[in-house]
Amino acid sequence: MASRMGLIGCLIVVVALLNGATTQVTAAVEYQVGDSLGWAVPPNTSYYSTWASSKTFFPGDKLTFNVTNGTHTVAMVSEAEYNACTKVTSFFELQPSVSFAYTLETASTYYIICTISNHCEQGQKISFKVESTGLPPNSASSLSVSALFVVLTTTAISFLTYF
Ligand SMILES: [Cu+2]
Repeated sequence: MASRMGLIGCLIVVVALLNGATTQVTAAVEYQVGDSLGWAVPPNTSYYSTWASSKTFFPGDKLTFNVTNGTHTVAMVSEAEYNACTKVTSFFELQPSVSFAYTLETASTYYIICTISNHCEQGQKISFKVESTGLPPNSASSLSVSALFVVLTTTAISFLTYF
């Protein structure tokens, strides 16, 4: 009986560890857009797309736009407006003392530009996709493994109870 209890104990620990790992990857992440540069006219036009391409965004993640110099805006625009750097009238204005935090709520592609002067044309624009699940694509396998262990644990307990 002691070894049976030991087996169940091991399975429960494994399930707990797997669930712990899963919880870790679903935690919301807070990003400072552009890292130390913040939200500014970047040194090159691909700066923000490069910054975004190294990350995978999920609903619940938070983007903070900080400005260290001058005045800039954060405008959520359509893809066409993003491509044309359209000066939309709805935006949040930023100054060095005012930052803007935005929580990504829905899974879709976001298009954000600065509407001041020709900043957008100079590369102060960012587009990125927010994935539909809270899990990165490769964690589906750990979920399956976790589910498998739950099934095994349940089976083991039923089996031991039966005898
Ligand atoms: Cu700007």
